[in-house]
Amino acid sequence: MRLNSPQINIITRACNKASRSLIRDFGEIENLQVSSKGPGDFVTSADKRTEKFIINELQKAYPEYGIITEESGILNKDNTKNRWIIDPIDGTMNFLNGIPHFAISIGYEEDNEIKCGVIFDPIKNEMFCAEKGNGAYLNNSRIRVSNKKKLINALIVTGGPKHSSKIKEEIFSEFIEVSKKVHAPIRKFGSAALDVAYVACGRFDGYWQKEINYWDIAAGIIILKEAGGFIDFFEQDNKASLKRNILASNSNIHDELGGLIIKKNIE
Ligand code: LIP
Repeated sequence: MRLNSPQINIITRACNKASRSLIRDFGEIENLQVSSKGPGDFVTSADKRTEKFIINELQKAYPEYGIITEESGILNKDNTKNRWIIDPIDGTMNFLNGIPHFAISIGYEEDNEIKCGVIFDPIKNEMFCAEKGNGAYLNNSRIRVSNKKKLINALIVTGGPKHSSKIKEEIFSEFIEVSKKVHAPIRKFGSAALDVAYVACGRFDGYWQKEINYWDIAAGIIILKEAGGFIDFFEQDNKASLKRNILASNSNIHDELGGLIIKKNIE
């Protein structure tokens, strides 16, 4: 693999180390403490412990970098030039229910652009990673998006809406519109990070989701781009917002899929 920035090395190492206790926790879910962040939104002691461990590893190398995390919020707020974006467990609901489909996601952002990132599924031992200009990989193999040309033949994945969403009708009507245009039923796997990674390696052809959190998809941005895909944060007026509407695809079907999504602001 030809990814060699200090940041990608640090992230990769942090993911590998953090995954050991995560795998152990997954085998003993019944012992985990679970608390609720809101209706239908849970956090486990495994999320918190993994996040703490990752922050510690990253701070050993670059104590001054900013950090945006799912569980601890924003650290080193003033540094907006160099930032780590961390989701310790993307797919917490899967994790909590013993479904082996979740991932650690860490992206590195410089001057508001994601430069490298890793999405690591510790159960399947699949590490997706990429660095700007140097390609995207799944473990040691280079990955590329699919080359499906027509939406009708595409396998599409989506997520949401959350219980708290105020635009549920809109999200469900998009779901109906997209289902009318594809042969295969739309998938919902419950981990946005892995959804994007799967588009990057050609398992899915497209993914969209409204009101997604930045930490869920930050690493996926560079992985998808380096795999030849196209990513669009439509109707995103407020660039500083941590909520995004995302449309990610193999490029070929982008316009066709985008045409079915209701374009309205999320702010
Ligand atoms: C979850 C996602 C899931 C998405 C939810 C949520 P969490 O992340 O990855 O696919 O539909 O909106 O954000 O909370 O498990 O890290």
